[in-house]
Amino acid sequence: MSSSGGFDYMRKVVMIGAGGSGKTALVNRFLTHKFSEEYIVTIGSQFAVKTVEVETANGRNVVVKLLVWDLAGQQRFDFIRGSYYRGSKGALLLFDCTRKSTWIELPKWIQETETSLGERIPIILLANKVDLVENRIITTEMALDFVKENNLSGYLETSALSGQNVEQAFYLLAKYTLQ
Ligand SMILES: Nc1nc2c(ncn2[C@@H]2O[C@H](COP(=O)(O)OP(=O)(O)OP(=O)(O)O)[C@@H](O)[C@H]2O)c(=O)[nH]1
Ligand SMILES: [Mg+2]
Repeated sequence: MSSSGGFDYMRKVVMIGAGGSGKTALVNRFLTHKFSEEYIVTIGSQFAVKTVEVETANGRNVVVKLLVWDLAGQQRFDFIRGSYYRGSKGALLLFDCTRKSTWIELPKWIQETETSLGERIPIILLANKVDLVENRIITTEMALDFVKENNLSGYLETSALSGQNVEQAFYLLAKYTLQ
């Protein structure tokens, strides 16, 4: 257990997924507990730090300092994105459950992670924007099948608007980075 302000582990993680899927909104919700309707496209990447306390497999509580790299999802940043993955120990992979194009892109993101790092890291799939119940087109069943087929580490349904499962997503991610 660390003293105040300290940490036991430091881990770099990446936010990935299609442009507009909600990566920046999710990080902002996690950091500030606020949500903005405005879409400001991330250029290149954005960086944030937050510590999370997690319980390890053997029941010990540890503080993980997460270095969160929020990558630009728009296709026009494909050429530069690869360089931001280096050293990552885990990823939150988002799609927008109301937009099919963001779902179709998922394999591209898994592949890019593997190609950039030369190895598979823990990836948690997030179906984001689940507050938009009426517009949802990707079901839980579809997402769970995808997680299984692609050997991903976990799955959560999130909303940066309501805050649903946002803390849990980062908590789980921090936990997986220790394995
Ligand atoms: N209703 C709803 N809107 C959301 C949610 N998450 C994000 N949004 C909105 O979706 C838009 C895009 O969100 P961003 O977080 O900027 O998307 P991004 O994935 O960072 O996009 P890039 O930076 O281009 O890769 C914004 O208008 C957000 O307000 C959510 O959970 N629910
Ligand atoms: Mg962004």
